[in-house]
Amino acid sequence: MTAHVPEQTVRTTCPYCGVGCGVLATPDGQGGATVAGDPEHPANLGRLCSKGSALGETLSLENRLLHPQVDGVRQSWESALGTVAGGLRKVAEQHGPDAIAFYLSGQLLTEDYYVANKLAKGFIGTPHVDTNSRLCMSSAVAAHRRAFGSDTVPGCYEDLDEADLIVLTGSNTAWCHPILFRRMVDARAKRGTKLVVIDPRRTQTGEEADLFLGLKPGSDTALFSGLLVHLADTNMLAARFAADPTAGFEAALARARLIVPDRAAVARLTGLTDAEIGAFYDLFARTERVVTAFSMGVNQSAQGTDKGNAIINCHLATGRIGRPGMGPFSLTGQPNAMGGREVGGLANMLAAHMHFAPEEVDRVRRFWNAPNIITGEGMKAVALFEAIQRGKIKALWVMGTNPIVSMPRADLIKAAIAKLDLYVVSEVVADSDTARATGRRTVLLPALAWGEKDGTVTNSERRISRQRRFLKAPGEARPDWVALADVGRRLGHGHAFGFTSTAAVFRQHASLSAFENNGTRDFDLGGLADLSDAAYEANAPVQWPLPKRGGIRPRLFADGRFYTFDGRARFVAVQAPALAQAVSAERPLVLNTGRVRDHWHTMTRTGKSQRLSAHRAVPFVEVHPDDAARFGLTDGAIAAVSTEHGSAELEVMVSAGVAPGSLFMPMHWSDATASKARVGALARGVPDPVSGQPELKATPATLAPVAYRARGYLLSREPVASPPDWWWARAAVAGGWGLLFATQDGSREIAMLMRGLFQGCELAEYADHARGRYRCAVYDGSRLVACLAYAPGEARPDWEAAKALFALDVPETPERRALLSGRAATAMGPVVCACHGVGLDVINAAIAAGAHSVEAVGAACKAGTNCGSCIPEIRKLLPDALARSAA
Ligand SMILES: Nc1nc2c(c(=O)[nH]1)N[C@H]1C(S)=C(S)[C@@H](COP(=O)(O)OP(=O)(O)OC[C@H]3O[C@@H](n4cnc5c(=O)[nH]c(N)nc54)[C@H](O)[C@@H]3O)O[C@H]1N2
Ligand SMILES: Nc1nc2c(c(=O)[nH]1)N[C@H]1C(S)=C(S)[C@@H](COP(=O)(O)OP(=O)(O)OC[C@H]3O[C@@H](n4cnc5c(=O)[nH]c(N)nc54)[C@H](O)[C@@H]3O)O[C@H]1N2
Ligand code: SF4
Ligand SMILES: [Mo]
Repeated sequence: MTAHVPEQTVRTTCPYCGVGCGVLATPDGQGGATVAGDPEHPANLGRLCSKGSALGETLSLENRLLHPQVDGVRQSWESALGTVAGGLRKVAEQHGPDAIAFYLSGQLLTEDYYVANKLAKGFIGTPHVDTNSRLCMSSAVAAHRRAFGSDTVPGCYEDLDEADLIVLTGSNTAWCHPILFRRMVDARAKRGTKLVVIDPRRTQTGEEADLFLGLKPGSDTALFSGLLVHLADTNMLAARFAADPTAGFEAALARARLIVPDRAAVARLTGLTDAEIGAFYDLFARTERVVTAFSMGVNQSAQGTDKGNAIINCHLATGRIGRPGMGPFSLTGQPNAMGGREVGGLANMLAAHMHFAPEEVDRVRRFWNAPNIITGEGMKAVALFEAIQRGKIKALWVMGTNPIVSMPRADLIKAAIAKLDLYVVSEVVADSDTARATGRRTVLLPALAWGEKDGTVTNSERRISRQRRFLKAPGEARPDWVALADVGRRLGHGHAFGFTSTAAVFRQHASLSAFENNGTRDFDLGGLADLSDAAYEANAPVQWPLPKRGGIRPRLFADGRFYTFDGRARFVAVQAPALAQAVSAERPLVLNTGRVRDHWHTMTRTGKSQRLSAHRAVPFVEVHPDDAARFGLTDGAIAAVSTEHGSAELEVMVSAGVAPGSLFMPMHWSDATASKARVGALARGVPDPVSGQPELKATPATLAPVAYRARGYLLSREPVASPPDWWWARAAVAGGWGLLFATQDGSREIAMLMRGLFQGCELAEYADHARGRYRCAVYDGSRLVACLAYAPGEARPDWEAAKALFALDVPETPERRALLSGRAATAMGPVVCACHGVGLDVINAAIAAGAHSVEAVGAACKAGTNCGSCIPEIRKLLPDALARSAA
């Protein structure tokens, strides 16, 4: 199948999630591009989700960091890199190299990551190199290593197409890995695959499940221990694994029996009913082809590694691993989470899946010819930032991550950064919270963004794809690896950092993976070690292992051979769930955090897209109706959520999807996009004892209403800064920016403010100061440049109609009238389908008019016909969904 592709179109890979979809990008010659799914990429076969489809809207340069800066002043690269190299040398001389730390990211390309790791661990000689992957999948890595002796994902995406049962645990796949979720739903249509979803929160993924298990937060090890016991008691064990005395099965089973002596104990610990538990265990026991896919609800836990091993135990015990349609499957979050693991970017790895056995250290030392090779693990993210606070780390280089938003206890981290002698941030944007923080000396280095940079990424199924350049480098931005290699040369290591191309870096990385590797290490790219520049440029997506001698294996371990010293897998005796969430009378709720469908992390890119900002425009907290009543809150009100570590003010979304006693807040808003909504400020982040991954899903919290006099919105062509004491959130809208606000100011003050902001323009106003209402539309000639609505708190003005009108540059009389009356000609409701901008009211109208299937809704109003990410939400609105949930 070769689709027609225009000549200037470039094959590349989506920079968002770990699904790693292939993208066809066609530049428009003016700095923009249109994007489409690549029909030839095996991950997506032409599909893209809402985020991938909107990539073209994120390419503008408006908030980009385009020039190096030192202490806020623009400098040449020469001078900025001189400051970095000089600063690093000074810190190393005065305090030793281990006073230097790097904090990297699963969004770097493999080549950037490789050079950073080599520079730090081989040449500067500091072990303190960690990455945001510590917050993401380090527990899965640790679970893999305990069970398999290596960090190996055993299966591939085709297993999802070929499974008869897919268990999704701790994963909102429909929103976070949408294209994989569509493959799962396709498998259900094709072969009747059953979906079980395990999550304390009923997500869109849970809505689609055949069986939804709303377990108590953190109780996963009890559920899977109970499953192991059930499999043993019903003779479902695969003799090969379970009979092997060295593999630890007996001990793991004995522990499981201790944790859950009987089914009643499972019910007590998980909060599930006996019938729910029985249905799940029966389904698992009698279905041979089972994939258990897991992500952050498993990993981001104070017990994440044990949760992973409790799952893997059940797959090993049944021999369901490495064969078509079965296996445990860690869904990786970031586009290059896997690449980071391959280069050794985590503090407990050295390089190329090698750790710190003396022969491994020696091997890497010889390969790199490294004078300062480290010999042991460095500090993991949480400990690393604590060490900055204690003054132990004096220099920090952050690259491709926004820890002031995404790290737990982030207020402390912000304070710690101020103490650094040298703080270096490599960024694509100038206004991330982390780029705006300062140390005693602060260096900002502009990096190339997606579309400008070139290199490779590895997705969840070990498939390496190329990200290719299709836009020219803006300003003075450079690839991250170029900046790193330059610093390496300045520190006197010219021979090791003389790379002349991205391909040359990749070849060295591939060669290291194959160096003295006779099949003893899983990660082997020997087959790519001699790739010519042209072959690298043209390289099609490939899966590792890819040894020189050939033999591609999409799945591993079916032969029962693992990477432990004796070749056997290990069962792990896990700990009982730590259910004491330490909720107290003072903080009686458990705060869960995670993602929404259309935003990516701290929104530095998706925040630019008006389509992606329409689905969820304000930072919110989901509250169960019982808790809302208990804390005196209604839907849409503003609440303060506070934990021991910090607080946030969020809009309340009353939802039966969260369990009583639980809250859910998204992680996306930062100080750049909202007044007080940084998730990191709230999360407690207790690290898992094995992996060091912090708990981000369960922090004791409390809730209180915050009364503001009035609420409103301001739409403007250029972003307008909020007055300091307002509650606000900013979102991209068609034709400009929207500021949603809450304030104690009166309507007269607002009118004054508008006049001040838009001097020289004509203001069409509607004011009823007695009732505290004010609306205005601002015109520059016939051009609409801003519009505002303000009303008492309880009468929060709805902006959907105004947003649609604001998309017009020059409105006619009826629209001008509609802007002031606040009423649209036709109601649309909040956006459900981001691709076509279709609102809830429109979809409901289509359904009322007889569209009774997802397809019929699509035919009537286009909703759900592009990327399909909103299909679960549409399905929920259909009459049979109502019938199903009533049943
Ligand atoms: N739209 C979107 N997609 C993304 C991203 C994004 O920012 N936006 N980020 C990407 C990245 S880096 C990652 S890591 C992935 C994350 O993808 P997911 O892991 O799917 O996302 P989360 O929303 O963080 O958390 C998943 C679920 O875990 C549940 N959970 C909480 N506690 C528990 C528990 O104790 N047990 C169980 N079983 N479940 C629990 C939460 O309720 C939540 O629904 O998404 C990737 N894809
Ligand atoms: N409470 C809570 N906290 C969480 C999570 C959660 O579920 N709950 N999830 C955690 C997880 S799984 C993750 S992965 C993290 C993500 O958290 P972060 O990594 O902090 O989030 P991003 O917004 O993706 O930050 C990436 C930054 O790199 C920049 N960037 C993009 N491309 C490049 C590039 O090529 N080079 C350079 N130098 N910079 C670039 C972007 O502009 C952006 O500022 O958050 C973690 N924190
Ligand atoms: S699923 Fe969506 S975000 Fe993930 S790689 Fe594919 S298009 Fe990008
Ligand atoms: Mo992640």
